[in-house]
Amino acid sequence: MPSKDILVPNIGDFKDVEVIEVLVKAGQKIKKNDSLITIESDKSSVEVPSTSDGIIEKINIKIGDKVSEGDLIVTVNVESKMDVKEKPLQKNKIKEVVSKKSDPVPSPVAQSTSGVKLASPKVRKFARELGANVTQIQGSQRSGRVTEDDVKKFVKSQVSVNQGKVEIKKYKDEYTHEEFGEIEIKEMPRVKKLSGPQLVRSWTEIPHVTQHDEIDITEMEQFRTSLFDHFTGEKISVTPLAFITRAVVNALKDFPNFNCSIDTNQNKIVYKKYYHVGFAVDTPHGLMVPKLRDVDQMNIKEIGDELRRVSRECRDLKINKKEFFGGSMTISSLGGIGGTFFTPIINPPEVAILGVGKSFDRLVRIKGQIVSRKILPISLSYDHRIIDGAEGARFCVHLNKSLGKDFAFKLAV
Ligand code: CAO
Repeated sequence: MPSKDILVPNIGDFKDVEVIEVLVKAGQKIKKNDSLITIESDKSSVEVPSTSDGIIEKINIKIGDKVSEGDLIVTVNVESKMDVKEKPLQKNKIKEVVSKKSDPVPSPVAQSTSGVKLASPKVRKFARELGANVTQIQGSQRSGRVTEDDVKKFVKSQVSVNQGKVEIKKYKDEYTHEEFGEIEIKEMPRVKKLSGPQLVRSWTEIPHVTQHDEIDITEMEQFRTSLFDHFTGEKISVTPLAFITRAVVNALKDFPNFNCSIDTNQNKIVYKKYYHVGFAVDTPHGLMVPKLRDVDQMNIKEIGDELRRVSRECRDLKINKKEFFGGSMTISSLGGIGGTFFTPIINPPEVAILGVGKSFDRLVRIKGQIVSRKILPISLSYDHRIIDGAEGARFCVHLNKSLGKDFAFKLAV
C-alpha cells in the first residue's frame, strides 16, 4: 500500500504552537477529517484533521512538541482504491490552504476547506462530554470559531422529530468502552426500546418547568395508618399513593389546564372531562405507565386495590396495551424506594406529571413546642406552553390543602 505524509496545514496565526493531544495511535484506521492532533496557542486550540483515509503507519509528533505549517504529523498507509480517486483532490486542497498563507486569519471557507476548527479548550471539552465532534460543528464566530452555543445547537440538531417519530443520530465515540477495561454487551429490553423515543420526544419538544414543594402529611399519615374495615375489623392497608392520586384528581377538577393535551396538528387544546390518572410502575422489564380509569368515582380503598391490581398486571406482562393510553396526568412515586426531589419527565400527550419522594420526619416549632412532623417531598413538572408558573404553584398549594395540615379528610374513603 502506498504511504502518504500528512502535514500541518496553514492555520493562520499559529506558528511554533504546542501539541497538547495526540488523538490517534499507530495501526489505527482513520477516515478523512478524523482529528489527528490538538495544538494550542495562548489564544485558542485547534484540532488538525486528516486529509486522507488510511491506516496510521507512523506518528511523528508527540505531546509537548512545537509545530508550524508543513511539519510532518503522521504517515498513513492509504488504501489503493481510495488513493486513485482522492489523491489529486487532496493535493489541490492542501495547495489551496498553503496558498492562503499570506492571509493572517483564514476565512470560514478556508476553514472548511482545510477542515481545521477553532475552539477554546473549554468548548472542545464541552463538545466531547456531549459526544460531539468539534470538527463537524459550524462555528458562528469570526474564522468559523466554535462557541459553546454552537455546540448546543449542533447537539440539538442531531435529534429530529418527524411526525411524532424521533430519530436520534448516532455518534462516533472517540474511544471504545473496551479500551478502558472489560465490558459486557446486552440487548436493550423491549420496554426500554419502546419508551426511549417517547422520553426523547418529551424532553426535546416540551418546555418543562419543575416546581418542588413539601407537604406536611402528619394528619394524613395518622389517618391512613388507623384505617380499618368496619365489618371485618381488619386493618385496611393502603399506601400514601392512593391518597395522593385522589388529591391529584381533586386538583385536576379545579385546574382543567392540567387535564388537557395539545393538538399540534390543529393548533387546539383538548380538554378532557374524565379523570384517568397514570402512574409509573417499576417492573423487571422496564418502566410502564398504565392508567387508573375514572378515579373520581373511586374511594381511597378502591384506588389502593386498583393500584395493586394494575401494577401486578404490568409486572406479569398481562396488561392490555390500550391501558397505557388516554391519561389525564401521571404520578411517578419513588416514595417506596427513597429520595426526595427529582425532575419527572412529562408523558405526552399529557401536560403534567407529579413526582413523589419518600416522606421523612422533621422537627418543627409549633406554638412554642418542638414537635415531629411527617413531610412529603413533591416535584411537579408541567408543560410551560399551557401552564403558567403561577398556575403550577397554585396546583401545589391545592395538593397541600388536600393532603396537608388542613386534611379534614375531604377525600372520601
Ligand atoms: N413516603 C414514605 N413511604 C412510602 C411512600 C412515601 N411517599 N410511598 C410508599 N411508601 C411506603 C408504602 O407505604 C409501603 O410501605 P409498607 O410496606 O409499610 O406499607 C412501601 O413504601 C412500599 O410501597 P410500594 O412502592 O410498594 O407501593 P406504592 O403504592 O407506593 O407504589 C408503585 C406502587 C407501582 C408506584 C411502585 O411499586 C413503583 O413501581 N414505584 C416506582 C415508580 C417509578 O419507577 N417511578 C420512576 C419513573 S421515572 O423513571
